Amino acid sequence: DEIGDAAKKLGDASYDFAKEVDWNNGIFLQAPGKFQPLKALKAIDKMIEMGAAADPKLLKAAAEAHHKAIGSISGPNGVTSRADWDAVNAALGRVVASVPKAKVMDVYNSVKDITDPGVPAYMKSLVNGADAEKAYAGFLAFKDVVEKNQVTAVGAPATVPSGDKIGVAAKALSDASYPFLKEVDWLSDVYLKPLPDTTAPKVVKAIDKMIVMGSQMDGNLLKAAAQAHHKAIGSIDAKGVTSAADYEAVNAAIGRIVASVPKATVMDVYNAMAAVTDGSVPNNMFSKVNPLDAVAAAKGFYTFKDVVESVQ
Ligand code: DGD
Ligand code: CLA
Ligand code: PID
Ligand code: PID
Ligand code: PID
Ligand code: PID
Ligand code: PID
Ligand code: PID
Repeated sequence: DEIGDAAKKLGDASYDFAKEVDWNNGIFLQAPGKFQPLKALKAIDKMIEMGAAADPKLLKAAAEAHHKAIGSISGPNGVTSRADWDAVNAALGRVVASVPKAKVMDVYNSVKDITDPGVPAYMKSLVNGADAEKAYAGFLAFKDVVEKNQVTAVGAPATVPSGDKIGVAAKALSDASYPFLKEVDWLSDVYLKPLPDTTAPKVVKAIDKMIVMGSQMDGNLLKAAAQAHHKAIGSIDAKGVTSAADYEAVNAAIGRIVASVPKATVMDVYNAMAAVTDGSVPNNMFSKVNPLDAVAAAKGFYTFKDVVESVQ
């Protein structure tokens, strides 16, 4: 297709740049400017809306392209192969073309809103500046091809199941865990701190398991989960806590996407994340809330998971 061909030209223009970026640099975990969690949540919300509007088949293909690209990472900077670089760009270009332009610009503008104007120039200073400019020129040509192939209207929303076993179980889980949810500090910057005693290459391997799980999920249910998160963001209070009803809908939606993949795929994520998460991390989280409420929430989860497993 045209986007695939354009991605090859983008690769010619941008792979030198890609090789020069230090993808293992911990700086990419930082906020791109002042830490502003509520504004950042707005930007994430725009990404969720864009994801919910995207063609599920193309999202799945993009996830698969990333999984393949992680498999060809080499060298100290963590760069993927030239062929996989092109395949990722092509897949993302197709995802972008599957949503109306305004949804894409809403993401750009809301991310711009939380990005210090000095950030692009600083990024450029870490690589060969001429290669960055060559890459950007390639991007500008690529985006014209994407725009030419872009839809103008959003497709149908997801169909949301109702009255299913997971929906019923989600009510019990939510009742058991909402007191805990309200005690968590959602506006803390602790979630942007590096995990202790691990490295970027190890974390990428764990994220790869999530990408694989995402690529195997039922596309309609994944879209429904994105919609539920968007709605939940719309009902947060000043401390970032969503309403009890929206929380329940999020739990139900997540339970359904988990049930849509094999158990082993879920356990691969759990085991990979456990391997990069020092025990001090959950203990630190636990220390900040009422322990009885956390234990009640955990009990609720362990009951919920049996229902999920029963329909998996
Ligand atoms: C950039 C963009 C990269 C900056 C990276 C910041 C992104 C951080 C993302 C954090 C999100 C949080 C998610 C994580 C959550 C973690 C949870 C625990 O360098 C601009 C200005 C605005 C930049 C900020 C907006 C970037 C938006 C990018 C994508 C958004 C999605 C990313 C989400 C991440 C998550 C993914 C899953 O646009 O951009 C560089 C540009 O900066 C440079 O400016 C451009 C002007 O916009 C353009 O108008 C023009 O002036 C151009 O061109 C210069 O500069 C000129 C000529 O016009 C050209 O013809 C050509 O000759 C050129 O010069 C050659 O140099
Ligand atoms: Mg990605 C984008 C890393 C998995 C879907 N992703 C980005 C970039 C960053 C990144 C490079 C955001 C920061 C930025 O804009 O820099 N993703 C990244 C990693 C992983 C991952 C490390 C781990 C596996 N992503 C992943 C998965 C999905 C996505 C699984 C779902 C399928 N990701 C996704 C989308 C988008 C990203 C939809 C974006 O739109 C965003 C992005 O790239 O926006 C431009 C700048 C970008 C780059 C350095 C890489 C692109 C290089 C282009 C082609 C040329 C360079 C131009 C110029 C020099 C800089 C960009 C200017 C900008 C205004 C366009
Ligand atoms: C400027 C000035 C003009 C010239 C110009 C110009 C530049 C404009 C630009 C630009 C626009 C632009 C847009 C970009 C958009 C990036 C969008 C990224 C979206 C990320 C998402 C993430 C996610 C997911 C995902 C799916 C999940 C939901 C999420 C489901 C159902 C200024 C050059 C025209 C870069 C959507 C993918 C996993 C949240 O206009 O003179 O330069 O860049 O998890 O959904 O699972
Ligand atoms: C524009 C203007 C509007 C019209 C429009 C428009 C277009 C927007 C577009 C577009 C946005 C867009 C985004 C693209 C992003 C591509 C990002 C590619 C990333 C590739 C990576 C590869 C890799 C790896 C990997 C992980 C490793 C690092 C690597 C570590 C730690 C402008 C059409 C709406 C194409 C990250 C995955 C293995 C490098 O808005 O008018 O057209 O395209 O090895 O990580 O090792
Ligand atoms: C300039 C002027 C214009 C011309 C121009 C220009 C240059 C702009 C540039 C540039 C922008 C730019 C951006 C780059 C962005 C790279 C983003 C990489 C993201 C990598 C990640 C990696 C990671 C992980 C991971 C998970 C870990 C955390 C991490 C935990 C809990 C100035 C040329 C346009 C290079 C996210 C995945 C392992 C961080 O605009 O005229 O030149 O470069 O380890 O999670 O550990
Ligand atoms: C233990 C001991 C026994 C008792 C026991 C026990 C506990 C096991 C546990 C547990 C397992 C477990 C699993 C959990 C799994 C979480 C998985 C999260 C996945 C996240 C994903 C994120 C993503 C996306 C997304 C879609 C995108 C891709 C991504 C596309 C196409 C130890 C109790 C049985 C918690 C997939 C969603 C946006 C990456 O066994 O004695 O306690 O928890 O962006 O894909 O867009
Ligand atoms: C298990 C054992 C195997 C069998 C198995 C199994 C099950 C795994 C499961 C499962 C995993 C799982 C995960 C669930 C996760 C639910 C998460 C809910 C999160 C809700 C949030 C709501 C909110 C917001 C929001 C953003 C705001 C904060 C909030 C800010 C900054 C165990 C079956 C495979 C159910 C986060 C979105 C508005 C709070 O593996 O043998 O069954 O379920 O307001 O952000 O303000
Ligand atoms: C213990 C012992 C057992 C019993 C037990 C137990 C407890 C474990 C616990 C606990 C675990 C736990 C985990 C918690 C996790 C919360 C995660 C929240 C994530 C929030 C994020 C928010 C954000 C943003 C956002 C984007 C911004 C960055 C942020 C940028 C660029 C010990 C009870 C089982 C509470 C990610 C979205 C706005 C950070 O196991 O016997 O009690 O709690 O602002 O992006 O700015």
